[in-house]
Amino acid sequence: MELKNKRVLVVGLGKSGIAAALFLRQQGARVTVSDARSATALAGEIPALLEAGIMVESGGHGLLTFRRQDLIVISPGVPLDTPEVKQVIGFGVPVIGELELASRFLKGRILAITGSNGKTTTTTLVGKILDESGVPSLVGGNIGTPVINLIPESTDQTVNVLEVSSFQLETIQQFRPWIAVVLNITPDHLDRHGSFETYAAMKARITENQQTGDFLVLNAEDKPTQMVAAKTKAQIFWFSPRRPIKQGTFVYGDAIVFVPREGAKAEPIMPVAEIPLKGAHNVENVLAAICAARLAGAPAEKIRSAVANFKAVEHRLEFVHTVEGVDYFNDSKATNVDAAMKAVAAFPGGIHLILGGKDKDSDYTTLSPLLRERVKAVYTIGSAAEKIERQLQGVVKMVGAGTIDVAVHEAAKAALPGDVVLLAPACSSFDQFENYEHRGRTFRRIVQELDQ
Ligand code: UMA
Repeated sequence: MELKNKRVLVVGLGKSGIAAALFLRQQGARVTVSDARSATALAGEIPALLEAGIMVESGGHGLLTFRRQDLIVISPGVPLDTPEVKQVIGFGVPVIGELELASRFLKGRILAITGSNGKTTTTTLVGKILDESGVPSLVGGNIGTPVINLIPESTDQTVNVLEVSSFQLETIQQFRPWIAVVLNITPDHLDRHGSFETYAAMKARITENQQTGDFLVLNAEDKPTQMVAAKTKAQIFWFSPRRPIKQGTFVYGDAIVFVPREGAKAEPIMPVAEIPLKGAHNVENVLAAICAARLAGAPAEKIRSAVANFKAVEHRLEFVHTVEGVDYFNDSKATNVDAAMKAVAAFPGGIHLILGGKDKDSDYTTLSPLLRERVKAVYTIGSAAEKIERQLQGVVKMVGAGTIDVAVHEAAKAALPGDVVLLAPACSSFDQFENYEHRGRTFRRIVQELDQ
């Protein structure tokens, strides 16, 4: 991709946009960035960009800024139906995302992981297994490090382990993973994608450019994920916690095994009991990670030790503290209904559940059976509180807490020794917090203060 003297507009000045703008400039492009936030809000970012010779438009996207560009690089958080973007697409100007741009320059091979839930845990685990196995690897993407930032360190030998989101896959063109993983596809981001079908189609794009020598790892127990199989040229490997499969990873008796090809003998990898993470969903994540890492060359004994020593990733069903016999868990990354359900399912009962935040056109009624079975009370927070209370009325005791602070204190008052207080909000965080990490850290701080 020749960028020298090309006019490139970067839309959105978050992590992806900043990384893209600086990289494009280094490549000799004439770069402008445009962000909806005001110059005051962007005061921390603007000087370094101007210093690098990048033009900055703040306080909104001007139609004229989008004109006469050779390429538009759009941030994952900017919808493609933003009017200015829609218009330039109509003019035939290429619009790509940071993932596509980065993948054109990244050296080595790509192992990409998508799914509605479990992406970060699986991506982190694959990175740890490859490290333990001596396979040179880098980890980035939706997990928080823009893929562009991996370029300088990548070599021809590198396996680039990338967490990729539906937002990022929406703007790919040639992005072609050597190994692609789809963990599961359950409703999420419907406010952005409009329908579940469109959202699932975005996830399936992970395999769009794969060829016969590539690998696609799919969840054999998840219907929408199974459908991706019909869209690939790659060799398919399945994973299943429930039944033997012909090629891939599965649980056989008490052990995880890997079958490298149809008809081959199953290789024992490790006992299921050695998985240190809570919840049935984490068994699926581990099966997927093992399959992908095995395909990337990790040997069984290294996989076993890396998995056994793996610690829950921050904000993913992370144990925070025990106060007066009550365990507190932070699953702030449970930003959709399915993730919250998986978190609740990880405990047998006695749960005080904190739900709410910014709604994503979600249907909370699907939580009802699990709430009836395992949850003592729900504490609602944020702008989705009223909708949640309406949809779950009569299902379980409901406490309108408003804020996370009140929710933790109310739950602490009501909880008995042996109970669990769980933050698994089923919503995004942007109504009351900067992001889900901020929400998780706030929860942790409040819990630690309970003990003082
Ligand atoms: N903006 C505009 N115009 C718009 C919308 C946004 O200018 O119409 C601007 C905002 O003012 C802001 C910037 O765009 O300045 C934010 O861009 P962004 O939302 O794309 O965020 P980044 O900081 O670039 O972070 C992105 C991912 N964010 C999203 O997909 C929303 C991060 O994933 C990712 O870690 C990072 O790139 C590095 O790859 C976060 C996320 O929430 C964790 N992802 C979603 C999820 O996991 O559910 C998909």
